[in-house]
Amino acid sequence: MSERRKRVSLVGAPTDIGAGMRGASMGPEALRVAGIHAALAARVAEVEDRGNLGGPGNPWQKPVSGYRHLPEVVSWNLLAFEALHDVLAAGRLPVLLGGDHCLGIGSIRAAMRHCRETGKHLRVLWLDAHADFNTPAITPSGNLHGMPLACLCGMGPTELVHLAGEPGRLPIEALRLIGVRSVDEGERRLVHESRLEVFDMRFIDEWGMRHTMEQALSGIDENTHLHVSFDVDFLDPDLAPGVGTTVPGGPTYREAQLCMEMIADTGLLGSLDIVELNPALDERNRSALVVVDLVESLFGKSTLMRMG
Ligand code: 6HN
Ligand code: MN
Ligand code: MN
Ligand code: MN
Repeated sequence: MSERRKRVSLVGAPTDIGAGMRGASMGPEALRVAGIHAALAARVAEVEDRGNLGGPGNPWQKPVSGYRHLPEVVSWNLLAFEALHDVLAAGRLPVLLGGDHCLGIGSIRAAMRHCRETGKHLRVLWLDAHADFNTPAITPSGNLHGMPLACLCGMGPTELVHLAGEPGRLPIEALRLIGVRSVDEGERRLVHESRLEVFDMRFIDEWGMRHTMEQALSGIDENTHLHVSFDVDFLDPDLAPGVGTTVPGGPTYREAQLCMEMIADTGLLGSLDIVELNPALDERNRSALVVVDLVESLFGKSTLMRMG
């Protein structure tokens, strides 16, 4: 569907329940203040803001059996799953305003359910400095924002692996990780064994963003639902300092723009997460403003009219 005909719903999830630092709970408001609603309204047929989900507070506890805040993470993900699936079922495109990246579990579960109901094929583009593929046995932190992909692929606590009693797992083949430059020791082994398709920064340095995106998008067709999970720490910290887990050596402004533009060119974007923005660590909301700028490109803004 051309971007011009898309109808978008913003859903805020103000929580930092899965993170190792407080502050991502302020992400939804920072994105609103940076003008996400108006920026999208200029690109698509219609935008509505469904407001914020209201989940449990952050008790700031130590890990229990390898996980920090597991019951609260489950609650937030159930809320996200329901709200985002409702948006998809209404024929609209959900934009999750996070919140930390543990929310990817509920969000992608909603996309999986929608694809099951509509016969679409899901492709997930995970834009992140990290692999987010830890399990309780190997996590160095116990923070669930480092584990969403492993949970979605069947490795994790049952409440998250089968969130809301949903069947099946996310097949590894549906996933493409882009921009990765920080992987923990045990995680590295699991990524390798699972044959996860990772376009790390070395790949992007050597082959360029254009070739990277051609590879990451290969095999899609008009029946594909593209889910983009955009962790703001994907970006180089010079560009976006407002995240809890900065890693140097990320994509530049232009590389990130090209990544978004090439996704927009497919016309297949079906759902989006914007996560890990931490306004407590930002400078005059500049990371949020860069994100809004990139989201405009993701929804088809380009310098010139594109031909052919
Ligand atoms: N994120 N790999 C580290 C951990 O604690 O598991 C960091 C994870 C960061 C997760 O940025 O979404
Ligand atoms: Mn349904
Ligand atoms: Mn992440
Ligand atoms: Mn990350």
